[in-house]
Amino acid sequence: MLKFPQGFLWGSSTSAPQSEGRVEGDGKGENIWDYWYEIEPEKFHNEIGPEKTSGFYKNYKEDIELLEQTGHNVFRTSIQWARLFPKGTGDINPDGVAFYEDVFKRVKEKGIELIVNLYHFDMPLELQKMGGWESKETVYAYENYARTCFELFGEYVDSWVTFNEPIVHVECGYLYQFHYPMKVDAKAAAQVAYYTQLASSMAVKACHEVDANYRISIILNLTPAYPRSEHPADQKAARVAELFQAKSFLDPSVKGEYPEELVSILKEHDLLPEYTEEELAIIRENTVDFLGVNYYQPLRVKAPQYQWNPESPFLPEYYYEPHDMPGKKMNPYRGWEIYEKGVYDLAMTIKEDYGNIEWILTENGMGVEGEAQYREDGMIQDDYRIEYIQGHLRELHRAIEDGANCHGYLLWTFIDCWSWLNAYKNRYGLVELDLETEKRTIKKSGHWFKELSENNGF
Ligand code: BGP
Repeated sequence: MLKFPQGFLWGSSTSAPQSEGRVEGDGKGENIWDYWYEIEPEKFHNEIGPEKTSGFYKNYKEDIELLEQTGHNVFRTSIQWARLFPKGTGDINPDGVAFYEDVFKRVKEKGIELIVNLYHFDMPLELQKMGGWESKETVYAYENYARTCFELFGEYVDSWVTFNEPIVHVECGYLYQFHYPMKVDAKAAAQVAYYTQLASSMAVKACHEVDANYRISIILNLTPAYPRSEHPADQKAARVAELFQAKSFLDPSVKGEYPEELVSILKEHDLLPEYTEEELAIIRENTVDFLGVNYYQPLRVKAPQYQWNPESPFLPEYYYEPHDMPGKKMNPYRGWEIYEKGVYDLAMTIKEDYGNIEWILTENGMGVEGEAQYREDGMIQDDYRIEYIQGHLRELHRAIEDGANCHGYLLWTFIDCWSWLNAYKNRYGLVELDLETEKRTIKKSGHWFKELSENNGF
């Protein structure tokens, strides 16, 4: 049996915009997803929008019982900014406060450790209209929102998180058009990335001002970048891919400074954001207490074929291109590579290059389309998911034996939930959701996960 260190955290992650749903009169303001669905519903898989999700807002009391039945000793969720502050700033929604307070209290009453994230791609619409993360006003609004959360809910929350995968809203919103506002504008992307980092560092500061003992982190999707070959051009492609994808937030969040090589690339293309020395000091002085790491798949890259044409929008692809490595193992449903050793490799990078900072694996999981076909005896028999988890845990265990400072494994996700443009295309949960009736049924993996947690290994 592979045993994990005593006190290891076992649980799952979800996010508020993907699980709560909207209820008439709940006082929640609109965020960019609500708005985008209103204006372009056809963009969303099967035209299912964010008001549906898994109905956690109504069903949370039963859902918290399910946490126990699936062996959770830790649970990660988020607060919807627009549920607390319908316009992003100004008046607070008392129903939102009461809701989160009750959720957090109940999770704690179960003896489950609680990790709460403040931002999971869910910009309040009113703030987006004023420029979103391109505007410094949003940074101040976020700091106020974060501070309010620490003050209101700090007594229940074991660990706070400033942002989930911030590089995603930068790239998807400002380069690749998978998130609203769907811009293709590298200068704006750089500003958004910088203001997001500044907001994160200001939240770390506010958190410690509210209570010096509160713990706070940022969650980053760390995808090790593997070059196609030993050729220096491919090697460089991999290094630059890591600069953009990982180090752009990892370095300022953990070390308090940006990598010089990244700064010089941005300078070369006239992409440096507006900044002040005071802001850089805030980033320098307010690094995170620990790290959350999401890992699904690695990056395989090669030297690019194209030269940057100053007439067209700058894209990081002018430095690296995806490499379709022959023979790689795929998740046939989601189209993502499965490479378990990536966990070991990223663990060693954190150990060697980031002072072996404490971390938790905050997302890893297998999205499956058409999962209902695997239902037998009234339950989804998701042996593939169990195998997927075991494969990654073997590598995590090996990394811990080699000194990785990792304290927990959180699966994506708890109950099947809504996922942005993919809506319900891929199911990830330990618990199945019937979209029509909202009935919840624990999958085989949910029962197995309970044993995993009770045995602290498998
Ligand atoms: C992560 C996000 C989650 C979730 C997950 C699965 O990057 O933090 O919010 O969506 O990916 O992604 P998908 O549902 O698109 O397969």
